Amino acid sequence: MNEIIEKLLEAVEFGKIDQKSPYPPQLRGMDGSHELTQQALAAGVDPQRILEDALIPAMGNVGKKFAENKIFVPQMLMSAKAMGASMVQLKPFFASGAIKSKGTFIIGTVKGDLHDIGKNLVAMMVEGGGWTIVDLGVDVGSERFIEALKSNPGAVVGLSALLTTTMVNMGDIVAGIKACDPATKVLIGGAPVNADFCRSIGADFYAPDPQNAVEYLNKLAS
Ligand code: B1M
Repeated sequence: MNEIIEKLLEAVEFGKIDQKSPYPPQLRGMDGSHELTQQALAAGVDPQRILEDALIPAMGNVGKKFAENKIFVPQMLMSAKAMGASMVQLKPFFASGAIKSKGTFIIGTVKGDLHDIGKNLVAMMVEGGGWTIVDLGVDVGSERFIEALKSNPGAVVGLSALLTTTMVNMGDIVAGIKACDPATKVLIGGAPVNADFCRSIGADFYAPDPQNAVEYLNKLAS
């Protein structure tokens, strides 16, 4: 059983989706996360263990390597896809309560902004960290964030912006969220924003990359 978990961790960390996937070259012909998750479940491995001992540490390693510029966006996307091939098989166990989520993270790219590559990466890494994701997509204004918050009380909210013309919309969204529930934590990120801007709009945390977002959320959950 340990061997399957170790292989699954490696498959997700290096982005091996399934046996026929040619990527990464060093794992060519070997089982990917799709088959290894099937094997783990068939062998009776607790789904919570699959998440905690394989997927979360694998995505943690990916996040660290990305933050240290040891890997880049394409490699991170392959790992996220490999994680997705496993998560799709674990979804029923989340629904039944057999796997405990660390919390809910509502994420969206702010009003006026259509850039979603960074936002999607953050969502995938946070999901790989054991959180439930509510992805509102792009061009999201305060009303939709507040609606999502009402449907998911206690959730943490993440805002992404890539344009200097749309980062200013983060202020209105944070104000709307805080007026609705002052205790809601709001995390912001995206190329044009920084910690000073985060403070100036009353958001709670600025994450320069997905790894920092995951670490902040995990601190909130602990
Ligand atoms: Co646009 N674009 N774009 N664009 N685009 C930029 C951002 C720009 C810098 C290019 C340039 O001029 N050099 C520029 C912005 C300039 C500025 O505001 N100062 C720009 C512009 C001007 C525009 C348009 C206005 C162009 C036009 O139409 N005249 C237009 C705007 C459309 C709109 O949004 N309303 C536009 C459109 C587009 C495309 C649709 C063509 C496409 C987006 C496709 C898509 O996202 N699906 C696009 C792209 C691809 C880019 C560039 C080339 C790449 C952005 C990207 O995905 N980076 C970009 C130039 C560049 O960055 N080199 C550019 C990779 C991604 C992984 O990084 O999103 O920064 P990033 O995410 C990082 C971190 O920021 C962080 O984690 C991620 C991983 O490290 N992060 C978070 C992001 N969100 C986070 C949230 C968090 C935490 C961390 O917590 C919640």
